[in-house]
Amino acid sequence: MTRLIEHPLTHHIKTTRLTDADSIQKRWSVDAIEALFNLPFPELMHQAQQVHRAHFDLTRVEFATLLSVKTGGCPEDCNYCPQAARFDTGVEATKLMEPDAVLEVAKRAKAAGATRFCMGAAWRSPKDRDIERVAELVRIVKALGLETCATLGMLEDGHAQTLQSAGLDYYNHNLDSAPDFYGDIITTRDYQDRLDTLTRVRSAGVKVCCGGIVGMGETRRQRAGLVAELANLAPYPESVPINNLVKVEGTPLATQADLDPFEFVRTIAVARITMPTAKVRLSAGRQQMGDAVQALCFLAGANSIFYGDKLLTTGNPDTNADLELLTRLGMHRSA
Ligand code: SAM
Ligand code: DTB
Ligand code: SF4
Repeated sequence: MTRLIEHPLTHHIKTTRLTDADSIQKRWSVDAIEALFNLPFPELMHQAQQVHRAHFDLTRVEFATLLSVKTGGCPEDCNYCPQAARFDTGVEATKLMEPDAVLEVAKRAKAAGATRFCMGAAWRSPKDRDIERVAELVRIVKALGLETCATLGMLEDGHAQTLQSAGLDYYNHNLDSAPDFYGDIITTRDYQDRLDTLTRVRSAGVKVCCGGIVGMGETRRQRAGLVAELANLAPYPESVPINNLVKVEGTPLATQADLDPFEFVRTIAVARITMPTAKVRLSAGRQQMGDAVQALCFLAGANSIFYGDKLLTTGNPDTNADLELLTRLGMHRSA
């Protein structure tokens, strides 16, 4: 059972999670999280594996398939994003997909082994009419027996409730970066707007999928700052996507220097330690990563991936490569 209680130490949300074991969700300082990042790599990995083992089967990985149901033409200025209309990235804007077309893709995803289906739309904030239409998509995907997730931008009052009634299990809305780096990346919506959408999602009884992107030029302390924001959400998200920046030509971050892959693995480990029961998703950037780094991410506590040869507009490893990698590691997809 999960129950919410007043927690005197939280600032923006004053609740925390009590589990059956009566463990109160810990509040993390940025210093404490930075100290985890600073541990010797073997020590950090050991701690992450202990936490992972205590809550999950280490051999299981969730497969979530993504579909961009409405691509491009977005008015926002997220510096990493190929779908922002203001950047010349070659992504063509499309209208919202029709239910039949979405159903076909969802059926194929299920047949290929996905258990979760996430629909993304490049909106700043959907209109009431958009929500009604996505609710219909949620209904048909849910009817296939897949878990449903949507990422549609900022939600207004009532939107999350409509989606919940249609059968939405998760809403993805990322904090993206630390509060003190965020303004370098996005100016068209602020951090509080994101927190407000997350509150609406939570209040409607939809599970929260919330993470961020690393490799955008932030410092290690700022990576710790992002994880602190996520881990101190009360309760922390059920699902935490950690994206490695995919550098897309035409975006301002196209020429950003690569993040050290071990730093990416450390971010996964720190997310695992600070959010013990969350699904930690090894998200964008896998195609550029190589098998060995992906394996390290699983050892660090990642237990979910995007499965399918496309993310929203960019590439992802093909499904055979993923199945083969898990086989080589003696791992399996979650049922
Ligand atoms: N428009 C909605 C929004 O921003 O909330 C939903 C879709 S948006 C593309 C979902 C998330 O994808 C972003 O919050 C960001 O974390 C991630 N993302 C977008 N472009 C990326 C890139 N080039 N590399 C890594 N992650 C990216
Ligand atoms: C998330 O955190 N990562 C996914 C999903 N949520 C929607 C999106 C990654 C997008 C990568 C760039 C692209 O393919 O356009
Ligand atoms: Fe638009 Fe979302 Fe891309 Fe930002 S991340 S430009 S809001 S599609």
